[in-house]
Amino acid sequence: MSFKIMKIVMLGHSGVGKTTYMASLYAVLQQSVQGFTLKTTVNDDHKRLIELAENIRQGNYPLGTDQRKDYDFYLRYQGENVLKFSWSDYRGRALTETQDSEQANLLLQDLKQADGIMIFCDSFLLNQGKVRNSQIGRMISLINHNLKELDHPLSISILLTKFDLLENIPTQFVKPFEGLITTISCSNNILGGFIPVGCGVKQINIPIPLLFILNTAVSNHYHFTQKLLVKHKLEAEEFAKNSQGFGGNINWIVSKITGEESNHEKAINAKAKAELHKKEWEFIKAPCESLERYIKKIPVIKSNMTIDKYTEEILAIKNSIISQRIENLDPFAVFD
Ligand SMILES: Nc1nc2c(ncn2[C@@H]2O[C@H](COP(=O)(O)OP(=O)(O)OP(=O)(O)O)[C@@H](O)[C@H]2O)c(=O)[nH]1
Ligand SMILES: [Mg+2]
Repeated sequence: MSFKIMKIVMLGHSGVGKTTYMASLYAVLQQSVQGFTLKTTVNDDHKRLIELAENIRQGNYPLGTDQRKDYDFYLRYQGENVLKFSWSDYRGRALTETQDSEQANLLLQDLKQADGIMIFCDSFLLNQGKVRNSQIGRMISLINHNLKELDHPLSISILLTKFDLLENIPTQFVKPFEGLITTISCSNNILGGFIPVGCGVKQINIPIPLLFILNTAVSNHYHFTQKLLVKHKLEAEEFAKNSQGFGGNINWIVSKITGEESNHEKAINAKAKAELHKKEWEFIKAPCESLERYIKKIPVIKSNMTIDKYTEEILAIKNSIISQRIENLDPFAVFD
């Protein structure tokens, strides 16, 4: 199957936990989560990420990133590739560098072409009231500025990193995100959600931010394939109808003389195309439904929801995951 490569972009200051998250996620998704696994397209990248993740699991975190590193991944469902996506790990300083910096420019370009965005916010800093250090304002203005003319559906995961260091959070915890909440809840194209995560000895919600983002891409693909299937099926029926009777006979004779396709042949070709799209559609149906079930439980941004309510939902998914770790159940079993 051919794949359009989708692009994921991370935004987050230096030290927020981008490299840590990427490696930890890769390692977690070597085992199936709802049928999904991840694979790098390059074997050396696989080794590098697994090695980083093994260290992180023992509490040995990576060094800061100096040079941007691009990775290509396949999202797999039950062992079959469903989606290919590129994801770049850049140094967090690019966020605050001026437009003259090559890395800052690449980041801006990436952002314009993004199919999914991960916003990283250090929840430990946020909890201490260090909003400026968290670069939330800078990230919100980048999003607002670059997504003004967005013409395709997009998901944004807001990762509250290092949640393993927090016991509790104040009710107004996500207030600094108010501007972004407004942008997302007013947009018909953007879906966003807050997800507390933790990497290291204690792991919290690691697969959720990626699967939340990829759900949009997979379901777009699913609906697009469904449209093509219906289109070619209708075409096949129309050509088949026109190949019948007296008119059909004339058309057949003319086609023999001119060498053009007859309606009968057109019907066969359109039917073959419809069959092909049907196969693709059936192939993507199960992963699409599986992802939809998974993300249904995430605190997504909606209009008319108070800041206190988001905080309540963030704590609920944090606690449910912790108990899952103890009982080793499905992360969302508590909601079923
Ligand atoms: N407790 C805890 N600490 C974390 C977690 N993630 C990252 N850290 C800490 O934050 C530091 C920075 O993490 P990185 O993953 O290197 O951050 P980064 O965003 O890639 O930073 P740059 O590459 O400089 O942009 C690590 O060395 C850890 O000390 C986490 O989930 N839990
Ligand atoms: Mg890094």
